[in-house]
Amino acid sequence: MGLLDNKKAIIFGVANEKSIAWAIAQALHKEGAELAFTYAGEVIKERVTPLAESIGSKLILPCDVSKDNEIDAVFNKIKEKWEGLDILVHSIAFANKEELKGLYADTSREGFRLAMDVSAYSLVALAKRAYPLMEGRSGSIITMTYLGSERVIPNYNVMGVAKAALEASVRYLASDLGQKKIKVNAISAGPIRTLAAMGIGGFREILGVVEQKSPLKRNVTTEDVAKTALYLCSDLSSGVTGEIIYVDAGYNIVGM
Ligand code: NAD
Ligand code: 0WE
Repeated sequence: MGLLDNKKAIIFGVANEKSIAWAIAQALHKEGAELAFTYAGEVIKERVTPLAESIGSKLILPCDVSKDNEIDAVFNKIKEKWEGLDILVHSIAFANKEELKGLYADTSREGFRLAMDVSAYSLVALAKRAYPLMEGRSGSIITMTYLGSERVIPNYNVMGVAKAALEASVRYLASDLGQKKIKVNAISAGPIRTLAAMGIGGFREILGVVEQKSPLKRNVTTEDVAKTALYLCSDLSSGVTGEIIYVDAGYNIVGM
């Protein structure tokens, strides 16, 4: 008996074994969910395929979320193979590297557009195709965010603004989809060394500050995040929607 027996879940955003999405996938699988995965590009396909197969997943589909035709193809395939869908995990963000340093005041129009499209609009694009498949099934949609949406974190820049849009989207989507019994929530994770953190100037310092200042006096792991994801995807969170839940060792509450 698992918390997610007979549930069908699609996971967007596994790049490798360090990805937050991979820890979430494993937690959902352990509780009995059947999983589908998507990947953006051939390099990531080579990484995701063995991971997905290791937990018995047969649906591994290409999807660059900036392309509507690729998103359509994913949901057509899900409808064909599964008929319905219970859980959608969105764990995707991207901004051009040059935008994640220097002044936010120097953000380019194209850099802003790209970060917003891939990191914020993509949740709407996915939710819009997912909700018809979640009809009558108490669905759950989750996404990943970061404190840089509400506080100024040096160099997070346009990603912070995109995460603010993502979090507002969670509330509007939760309001729209509540009548269909679909929950929409976000997890605001503390900093974690993943591919998306590679080559970010000062990342080590950010980890150090959290270890020193957070109530729990440590950094969080992808497993910490996955446990909250499991709660949000299961019936344990039946009364929770439109929320941003912090999995950050309490760092966000600290003033000094
Ligand atoms: P990751 O690099 O493992 O995952 C990011 C994923 O985004 C990758 O799988 C990548 O392929 C995907 N992606 C990028 N552009 C895409 C596109 N156009 N189409 C489809 N997929 C695309 O890193 P992660 O840390 O696991 O990041 C997952 C999520 O967690 C992101 O939303 C990130 O902002 C968020 N987050 C990360 C941290 C952290 O410190 N690592 C903290 C809080 C929130
Ligand atoms: O959301 C993120 C990272 C998102 C991200 C990372 C990259 C690196 C490689 C988006 N786009 C790109 N583009 C690339 O080319 N995090 C929460 C992790 C993160 O990123 C930071 C952070 C933290 C924390 C960037 C600057 C400052 C802090």
